[in-house]
Amino acid sequence: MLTKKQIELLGENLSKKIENIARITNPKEIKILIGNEKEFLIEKLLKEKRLVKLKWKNCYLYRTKPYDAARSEASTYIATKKKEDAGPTNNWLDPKRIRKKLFKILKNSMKGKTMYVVPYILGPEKSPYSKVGVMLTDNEYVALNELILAKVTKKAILRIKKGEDFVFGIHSTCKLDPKNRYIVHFPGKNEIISVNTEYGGNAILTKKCHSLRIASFQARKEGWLAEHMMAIQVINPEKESFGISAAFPSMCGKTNLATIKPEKEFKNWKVKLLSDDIIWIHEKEGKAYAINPEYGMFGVANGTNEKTNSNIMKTIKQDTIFTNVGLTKNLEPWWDGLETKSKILEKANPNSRFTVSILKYQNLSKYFFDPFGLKIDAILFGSRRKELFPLVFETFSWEEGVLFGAMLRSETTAAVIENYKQLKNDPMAMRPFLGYNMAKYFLHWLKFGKKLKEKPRIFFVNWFRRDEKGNFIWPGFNKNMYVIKWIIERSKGKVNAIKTPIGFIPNYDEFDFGMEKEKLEKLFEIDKEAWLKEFSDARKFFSIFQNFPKVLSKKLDELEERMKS
Ligand code: OXD
Ligand code: MN
Repeated sequence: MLTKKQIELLGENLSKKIENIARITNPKEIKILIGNEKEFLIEKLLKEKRLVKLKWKNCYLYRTKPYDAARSEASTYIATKKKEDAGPTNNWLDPKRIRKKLFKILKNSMKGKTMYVVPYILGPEKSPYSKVGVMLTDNEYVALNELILAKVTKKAILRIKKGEDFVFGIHSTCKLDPKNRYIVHFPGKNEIISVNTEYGGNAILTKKCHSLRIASFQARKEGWLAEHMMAIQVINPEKESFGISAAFPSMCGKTNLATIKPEKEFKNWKVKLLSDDIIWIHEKEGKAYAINPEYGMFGVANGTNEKTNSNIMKTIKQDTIFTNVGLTKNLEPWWDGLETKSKILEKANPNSRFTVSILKYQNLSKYFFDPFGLKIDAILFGSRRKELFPLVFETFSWEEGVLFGAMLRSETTAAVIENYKQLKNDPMAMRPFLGYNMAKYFLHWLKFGKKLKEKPRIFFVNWFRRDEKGNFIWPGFNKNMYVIKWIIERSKGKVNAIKTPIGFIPNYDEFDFGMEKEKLEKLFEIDKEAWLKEFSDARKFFSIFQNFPKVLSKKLDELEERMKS
């Protein structure tokens, strides 16, 4: 139970809530974290041989069970009184019934362990858009990740004591039994309970659970957007600044785009990072502004190397927690694509990750600290498609942009346990992360657009188109700067474009993409029949929603007509 001093710090309300859970889970002690406990947790994990000290400075390796090394969408639920409020794309549970079951699972689950109380702020501390929460966990690895990924601070407690709304998260490792793995959200109650898992997206509750699922629910009520997007500030040689955000499904290159390095063709261009995974967008004076709720990156290690992403390599060479990467004889971390002279003892999980503070990244945007955030001038949707989608196109309007976002389908990746490598509908890259009915979410996007006098233009990108031999046509990574440049010039009205039925594509005779014309022709090819099939598949998908917005149906009709004629 809490000590007198702890109760004084936490206040009565919060103390009661915590003691309630402690009575059920029965930990041997309760520890409140206030932000400076990283070393202590690392020491404990090392002593218990749960962490491997690596050769890189202050870097460590943690291994989760192979069946617990990615998000489990099948175990993720939205618990609302009415099933319809969760919508057809979420797993739904009755809140009363599941609470009972979860409390049974939680019974004595922390016996002999420490329960950590983790108070946190999401977003810039002084931002009117920031949110607070408290998470309980019995897992040192999860607590350590929280210390890097969220702003863990006593100040959160002070805000809660003053009466601010907060999210309450309960995480218990239990026996890591996948059959009893539950990640349950109670959006109306601002509560999250996660059991029998310790993998990032399932267990680090500030990330997907709070910053997206619970936040998206709040965002609809309060008139803003919580999105699975990265965001960057791009500065051109004329020193003009642009805000670009992009929604791609997991493992489709958000972190790589967020940390892109302008190479020699882009002398005097600068790219600064705002967020690599999640942003909260608010309207201010008719414009869209984004803040990053997180304070760190939980990025994909596999495939990252000096060639593909030297910026990230520099950042993760110290002070980083690696999860499920491989190992060399020399105790260096290892994964596919990384060079090493040492013998490889162990391979990496395809979803191996690094956790690092965003403050360690050398090109952080000053807007990361701005209470109102970065102004967004262009929004990108993108996915992993070997066919059909051109490298880039600009949609004709906010509504059509929302429609293309809603139509987003992607080849699934190792970020999720289930359905690896299938084509899956993933509207706005938010399907796994939305805390309410998706039809209402589409409508919310349309409404949000109406508030914006200066609307960001909406583009679609696809780095993953392949040729007949199955090879990627576009080199991707730092070469994506060509696309970023086109998007900026386009937003400024500086370049012409070719009108196609889906939107504007670049006039690549005039605009340099650093690539031969034949390949560009392939990258921008519009296959009429295949597009008509895409629209008809989209229609089928949209038919699962009872209240699909009429505006979007009408836009889809128009699109189809244009493609036919
Ligand atoms: C993530 C994910 O971990 O999207 O960011 O799975
Ligand atoms: Mn993500």
